[in-house]
Amino acid sequence: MKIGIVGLPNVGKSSIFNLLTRSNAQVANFPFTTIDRNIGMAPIPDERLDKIVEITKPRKFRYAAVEFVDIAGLIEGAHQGEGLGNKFLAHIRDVDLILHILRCFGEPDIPHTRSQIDPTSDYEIIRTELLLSDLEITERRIEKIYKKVELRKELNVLLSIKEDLSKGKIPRTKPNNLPLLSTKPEIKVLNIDEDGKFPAPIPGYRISVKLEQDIIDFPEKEKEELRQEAGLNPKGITGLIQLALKKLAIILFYTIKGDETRAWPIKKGTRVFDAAGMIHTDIQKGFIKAEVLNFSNFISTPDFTQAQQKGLTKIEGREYIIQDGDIILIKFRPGSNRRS
Ligand SMILES: Nc1nc2c(ncn2[C@@H]2O[C@H](COP(=O)(O)OP(=O)(O)OP(=O)(O)O)[C@@H](O)[C@H]2O)c(=O)[nH]1
Ligand SMILES: [Mg+2]
Repeated sequence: MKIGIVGLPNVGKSSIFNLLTRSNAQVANFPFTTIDRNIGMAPIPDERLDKIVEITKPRKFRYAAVEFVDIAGLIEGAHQGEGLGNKFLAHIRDVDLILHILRCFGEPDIPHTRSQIDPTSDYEIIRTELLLSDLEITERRIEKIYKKVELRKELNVLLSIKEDLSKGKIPRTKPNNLPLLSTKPEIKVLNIDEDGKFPAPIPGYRISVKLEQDIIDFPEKEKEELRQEAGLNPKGITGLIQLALKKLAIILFYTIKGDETRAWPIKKGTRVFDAAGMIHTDIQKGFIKAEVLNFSNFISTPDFTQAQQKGLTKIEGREYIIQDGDIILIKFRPGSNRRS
């Protein structure tokens, strides 16, 4: 799962990327600072894992993580190659969710690529580029298969998509083999000045990169108060990550056995057998059963054996669908190629 950070130049994309992934991508007050995309993993803040660690005191622990891609700024005409547009659009094709960053701060020293800072029309500029790029690749595909009788079905789908795109609408049908940009799920992120004064007449996740940078070392409670005072989302970067996970239907499960207590991100609806493969191929190959304890039961009885005795754990087979907050202990037959 990849989350792409998208927007006009100089709107704070790399600054948000750095806050999310705790990295050091180049940030500067000129447009197109980012040319090659920056890729990084963001640890998923997780109060449940904090609690599990506090109780079980493991030697090591690890948060689940999600990948973010900081993509170069797009400008009007990107679909025709303006500002290296085609390359940047290809980077967007790769992601599962778009964070569309909209500038809602003044700062005359930081040039804006348009004459005015207007989040509503800035939003439309980027959306239009995505639609036009989709229109172009749809038309190209249509041209290619137009005469092929055996592909009539695909052609009909593409023609209806083209009709929607030509009207500036997000296509109602998704083609199987054509990765469109306009149909990707997105979150509008308003990067607001730190006192929340700049007008942001568009709904979205309200955050201030500047404020986040200034208060990075403050206690969480104080941070929340300051954000609230400025009319921002009280949860800041953490809330943004959580919203992104929700959009992507990602849930977390936990393993507490072995060297390391870990949180794992997984798509809602995943079988425990597939999750086992994510942990280790040997665990999947030798899968026997899973013992599952939900987080709330773990809090009341934070000991697997005791929880078993109380009947709080469930024994599940490979088809079990993992639920958010499950703590999972997988019993497996060690493989023959495994040294003991
Ligand atoms: N005042 C203010 N400045 C900000 C804020 N967010 C980012 N900046 C500044 O805006 C400038 C551009 O920030 P970047 O993070 O490089 O923006 P970008 O969108 O990655 O820019 P490109 O890579 O050039 O497309 C830098 O000087 C940042 O310090 C903010 O919330 N308030
Ligand atoms: Mg940048």
